[in-house]
Amino acid sequence: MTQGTGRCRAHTNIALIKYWGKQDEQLFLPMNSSLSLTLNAFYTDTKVTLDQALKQDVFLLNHQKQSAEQTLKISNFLDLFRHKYSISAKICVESINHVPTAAGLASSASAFAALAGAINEAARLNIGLQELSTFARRGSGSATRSIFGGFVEWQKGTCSTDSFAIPLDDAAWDIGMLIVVVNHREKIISSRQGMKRTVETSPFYPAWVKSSEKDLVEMKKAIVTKDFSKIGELAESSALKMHATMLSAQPPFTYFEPDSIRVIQRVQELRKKGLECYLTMDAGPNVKILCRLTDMDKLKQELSTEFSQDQMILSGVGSGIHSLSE
Ligand code: 2P0
Repeated sequence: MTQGTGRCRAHTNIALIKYWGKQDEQLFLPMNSSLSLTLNAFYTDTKVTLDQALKQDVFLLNHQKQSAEQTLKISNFLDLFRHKYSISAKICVESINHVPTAAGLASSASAFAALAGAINEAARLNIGLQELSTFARRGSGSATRSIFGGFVEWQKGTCSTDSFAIPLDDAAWDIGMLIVVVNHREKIISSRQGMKRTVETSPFYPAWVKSSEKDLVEMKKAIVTKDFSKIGELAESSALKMHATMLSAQPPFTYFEPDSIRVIQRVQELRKKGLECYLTMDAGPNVKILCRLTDMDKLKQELSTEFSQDQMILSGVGSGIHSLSE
């Protein structure tokens, strides 16, 4: 294959049972299985063009040509496909991230899922979605789950071919997320470095892995029975347990900022008052609040006494990757 074009959209996802730690850093094999909800508010559109005439790969993000270092990360990812399918052409990648500018949310999940989908189409590889998720995984762990919509499980597996995502439920029910943007500066420690340090030094880490396995089983049951309260309780607990492993690492670190804690306290107070909502946080200070779609406006109103309108982003459930070609 020397010529071809593919266009793909992928949405980001937020883990409800977190992935935190790798057993194999080269292959991106996680220590524990995880489970997420795909969101419709944030996505990446990517066009891939195979072009024999190009001397080297080109990577444009939001219309800007990226540095050699950024392009190398993309080239290394594309090489996985080039090697396996004997593709010799150089590739032009054009990505647009549709993440509200103030969101400060990582886009690697939607980015690598969209890129995997676009090259699959451009080179007419016909890789099935489950296998495609194993490719997305090699770009960024969380990208494994962005191949599918709704509730998605990333099964940790035992090797590169069986560490993949499976769709559990399209979550087309009364469920959504409100994201409170506390800070959108560059994070102090990347999740990649953070998880490595935690695995290597936190005495709590083995307990995290064990407890995640149990939580995953419970979460899958709660999804089958559409038990929103149980889903929320498990999600909040998984996030807080993950963050506890960071405080116990050497040297210790945390993504919490004073405003993150303000949001956490507000969520817990609102719940006591009968507005059912649950929080989760990733490798950054922003807080994502799981709630019923029908409660979202009320939740936003309650939080607007402390947070501005542009600090709050509402999202429903997103779909899996899809082609943008006609
Ligand atoms: C997750 N996070 O399950 C967890 C929870 C952040 C906290 O996956 O090294 O960008 O590329 O596999 O996927 C963010 O880390 O890390 C992440 P790599 P990734 O969503």
